[in-house]
This record gives sequence, structure tokens and C-alpha cells, in this order.
Amino acid sequence: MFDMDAVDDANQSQETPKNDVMSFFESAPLLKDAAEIEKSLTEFVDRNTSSSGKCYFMNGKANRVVCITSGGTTVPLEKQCVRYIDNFASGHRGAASTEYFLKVGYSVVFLYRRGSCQPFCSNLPEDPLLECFSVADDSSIEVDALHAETVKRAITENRAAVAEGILLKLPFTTIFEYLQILQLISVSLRDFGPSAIFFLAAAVSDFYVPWESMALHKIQSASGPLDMRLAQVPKMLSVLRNEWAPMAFHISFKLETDTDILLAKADMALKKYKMHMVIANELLTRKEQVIVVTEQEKVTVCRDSTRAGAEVECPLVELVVDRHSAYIKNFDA
Ligand code: 9Z3
Repeated sequence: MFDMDAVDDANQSQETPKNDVMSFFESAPLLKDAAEIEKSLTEFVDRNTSSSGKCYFMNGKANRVVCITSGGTTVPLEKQCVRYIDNFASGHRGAASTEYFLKVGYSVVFLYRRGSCQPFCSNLPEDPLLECFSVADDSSIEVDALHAETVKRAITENRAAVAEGILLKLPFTTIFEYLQILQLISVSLRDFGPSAIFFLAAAVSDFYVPWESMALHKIQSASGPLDMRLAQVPKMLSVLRNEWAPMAFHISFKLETDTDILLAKADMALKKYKMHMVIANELLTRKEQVIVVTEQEKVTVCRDSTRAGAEVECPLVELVVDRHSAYIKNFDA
């Protein structure tokens, strides 16, 4: 379902055919809340371009922003959706990276799968409501001492970043919602020029059922095995890179389960989609190490295993910020 190598390798053309992109968007179901999303994006852009020197085009400076995509997209099989195709992504990479980018002063648009991991919440137990709280008497609920610090941090830091206007959280579920919102974000962030990063950690479906050919009602099992033809999702990486946000710093992720092909595939993505950086990771070791691939270098970034609770996203974001600074400097030169 994801990253189908055979199809990828066979299709070496650099540009995604315009017709495929147009027909994907034209046939997609209307994005609910589009007006609301646009409004919150406008507020976010205003907040992050007015206080410290306006946008890139106005005086060459802007707050740095990063759009982080996180979790996995679903592919609905029915319009009144009972069944869908999903993937494994938990959203941990995106949520943890959000925290580190905020820490070093970036503002973040967090485009996340509904129900996936949230920034500042990674240390909470699986079911926070049931595991962190106790009913003391009929009228009061208390946080268990064991989880008090974690709950406090999750609530205060999350809310503070949102209230300050430096964290905008936008949820998606389907591949249709994900790509439509990503387009809105990229166009909204255009004025940040090279000061914007796209950090595309979401696992995005490669195949989908076009809306117009999708069954309206729940598919019935009485007629026997299900034969279904999935269309290929147009490769939006090149559209994002070349048309939606041509000046931004673009980072995509390459996930494989076979180590032998990982770096070659990452190199291929770097060239094919003109990414500034591709972060290669393997399914089983993705929380321990990643390999950052650029035109100039391949750097292995590891979690500090001597420190309890250390995450690979900490040194990863540090490296990304360093390379982004160089990119901005070169852009200005
Ligand atoms: C990744 O490779 C992410 O690092 C993970 C993070 C999804 C593995 P978790 O959310 O996992 O922390 O559980 N994301 C990109 C996967 C992907 O679909 N990449 C496409 C590809 O490999 C390019 S967009 O071709």
C-alpha cells in the first residue's frame, strides 16, 4: 500500500503529470471546515509575521516556521465509510519533532492524523483518562502523584504554545483531507520563503479509490471475494516542491524494511523530487537511528542510549536546524 517500489522505480519522470493532480483534487470530496482552516492559517501567519519583522518579502526576515506532517493517511473504501485501508504510523516522530522545533524557536503547523500522538504527551500512559486520574470523592477528581508532572507538562506546554500562536494543530484522517490541507498550508506559508521547512513525516498512501468510483454504501460480502482496483495517488512531493512552496526547505522521509535498498531509495527520492534532505529510516530501528541524506552528505543520527528517555528526534532536529540555517544564508547571499 505504501511506497510501492516497482511503481516508483518504473516511473522516473521528474514532474507529476498536471492532469493527475488536477483530477485528484477535482474528484476529492469537499474539504469540510476549509474556511475554518484557512482562517486559522491566516491568524497563524499574521501572528508569526507581525511581531518580529514581517514576512520574507517585506524585509528579508521572518520567524522560522515548520510544517510537520505526522501519522498515517487512511484510504476510505466506501463514501459512507465503514471500511478503510490504514497504516502503522503512530505519529510519534512528528509529535516529538514538534516539541524540539518549538524549543529552538520555530513556529509549527502540526498536520496530524486524528487520534495519533500529540506533542508533549509521549510520556503519558496509553489511556491517560483512566490511568492518570482518580475520583477522590463525589465532586473532585485528582491526578495520581505518579503521573502528576507528566499531565501538568502535557497540558501547560501544549496549551501555552497554542495560545501563543506558535503551534497550530490541524487534524486529518483520509488521504483526501491530508493533501487538501497540505496544499492550503503550503500556499499560506509561501511568504516565509526559505524560512519555512516542510518536514513530511506522515506515512502517505500511494494508492486510493477515486471518489467518483467509490461505493456509496457498505460493501456487501454476499457476492463473494472483493476485487478492487486502486488508482495511484499522484506524487505530490514534486508539486509541493516545485509549485506550492518553491522557496521552502523540503524534507521527506523514506521508510523501508529492507536495509539493502534503503539508501538507494532515499538517494532516488532526493533527486527525483529535488528534496533538500531525505531522512531514511527502517521500520524496526526507526526510534533508534535515522540516516540524513543530502546531496553533499549522509549522516547517521542516533538516539543517545545512555540517557533515559532520550529520543532520536532531539539530535535530528538539531541537525535539520543547522542545515536550514545554511540554506537561508545561501538564499540571502
Ligand atoms: C516516515 O518514514 C516516519 O519516520 C515514520 C514514523 C512513519 C516511520 P511513527 O509515526 O513513524 O513515529 O510511528 N515517514 C514517511 C513514510 C512514507 O510514507 N514515505 C514515503 C516514501 O517512503 C514518502 S512521502 O516513499
